Amino acid sequence: MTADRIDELRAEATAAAEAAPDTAALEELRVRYLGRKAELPNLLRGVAELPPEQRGVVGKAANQARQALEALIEHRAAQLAAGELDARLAGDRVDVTLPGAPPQPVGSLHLMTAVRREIEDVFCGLGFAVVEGPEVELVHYNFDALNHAPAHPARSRSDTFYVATAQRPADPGDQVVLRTHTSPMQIRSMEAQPPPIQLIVPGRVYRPDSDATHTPQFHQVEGLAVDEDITLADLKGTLLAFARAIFGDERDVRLRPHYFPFTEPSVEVDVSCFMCAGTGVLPRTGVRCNLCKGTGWLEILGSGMVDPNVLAGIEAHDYDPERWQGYAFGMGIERIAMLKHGVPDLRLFYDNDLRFLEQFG
Ligand code: 2NL
Repeated sequence: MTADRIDELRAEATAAAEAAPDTAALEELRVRYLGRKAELPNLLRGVAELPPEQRGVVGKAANQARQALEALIEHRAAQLAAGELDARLAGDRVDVTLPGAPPQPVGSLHLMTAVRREIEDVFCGLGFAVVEGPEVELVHYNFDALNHAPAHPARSRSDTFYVATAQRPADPGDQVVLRTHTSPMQIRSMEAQPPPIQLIVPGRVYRPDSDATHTPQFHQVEGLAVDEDITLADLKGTLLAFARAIFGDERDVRLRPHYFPFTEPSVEVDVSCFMCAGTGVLPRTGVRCNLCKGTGWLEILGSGMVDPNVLAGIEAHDYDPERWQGYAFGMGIERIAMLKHGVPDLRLFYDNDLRFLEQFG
C-alpha cells in the first residue's frame, strides 16, 4: 500500500514538474511534494514506525523517489530560468538606431566652422594642401622669419599676447607668443619640405583688441604658393577663382597697392559687391548699396608676392629667391562670413545665442 502510494506520488509530481509553466509554479510544486508538511517527507519520517519487514523496501523507495524528484525539479528549474532570461532579454531589446522619443534636434555646424570648411574646399579644389599648426609660437616664427623689423609695432605688448616663460630666453626669437596670424606655420612648412609648395593654413589667432569689430581671438586662413615661375597673375587668377566660388560666378576682383612686411609688392584684394552687382546702387530703387557703401567693392583679404627676404631665411631647403618665387595671402574667416551672410556684429559669433546660430543650418 505505502509503496504504491510512493509510486503514485512520484508519477504525479514528475508529470506536474514537467508541465510547470514557470519557476513560480515549479517552486509551488517543490513545496507541495518535498516541503516540510508534504506527504513524501512525512512518509520518510514515519519509516521508523513501520513493521520491520516493510522498513527497508518503503524507506528505499521513498528515498529514491525524493532524490529523483529533487533532481528533476532542479533540472526543470534551470530550464525554466534560462527560458525566462531569454524572454526578458528579448523583451528588453533596444534598437539603438531608432531616433529618440521625442526626436532630438541634431544641431548644426557653427557658422565659423562651415565657412572655414567652405574656404578649405575651394583651395583643395585648386590643388592646395590644408595644414594646421601650433597656436603658441616662438617670436622667431611669428615675426622674425616673416621679415618684421625688430621694432615693428605689431611686436609690442599692446598688439601681441606674450606668454610668460620661466626664464627670459637669451635669444629674443625664443620668446613665446600666441600667434597673431597663421603665417608661422607656413614658415614651418617650408622648413619641412622643399619647393614647389602650395598650401593653406586655417586656424585660430590672437591679438589683444576687443571692440565691435575685434575679438581677442579670431580665425584666419593664410595661403602660400612657391614655384619657379609664379607671378602676380597667378595670385590674381587664384583669388578670382576663390572670390567667385564664395561670392558667386558673376564676381570680379581688383588689387590695390598696400604694404605688408612679408610681401613685396603687397596688395589688398577687393571683390565686386554681390548686393549691387558692383554698381554701388541697388537695382530698381536706385538707393545707395549699404553693404559696399556705394563703392561697388568689398575688401576681402591682403596678399602679395613673398618677400625675397622671407624665402632666403628658410635654411632647411633651397628656397633661393633668385630661383623660386611665390605669392601669399591672408584673410579673416569672420570677415568673409560676415560679408557673405550679412552678419552685422562680430560678437554674434561668440555669444552662442541659438537664435543666431540656428540660422545657419
Ligand atoms: C591680411 C593679410 C597676409 C601674408 C598674409 C604671408 C606668409 C608667408 C610669407 C608671406 Cl609665410 N606672406 N602671409 C601675406 C600677405 C598678407 O595677410 O590682411 N590678413 C588678414
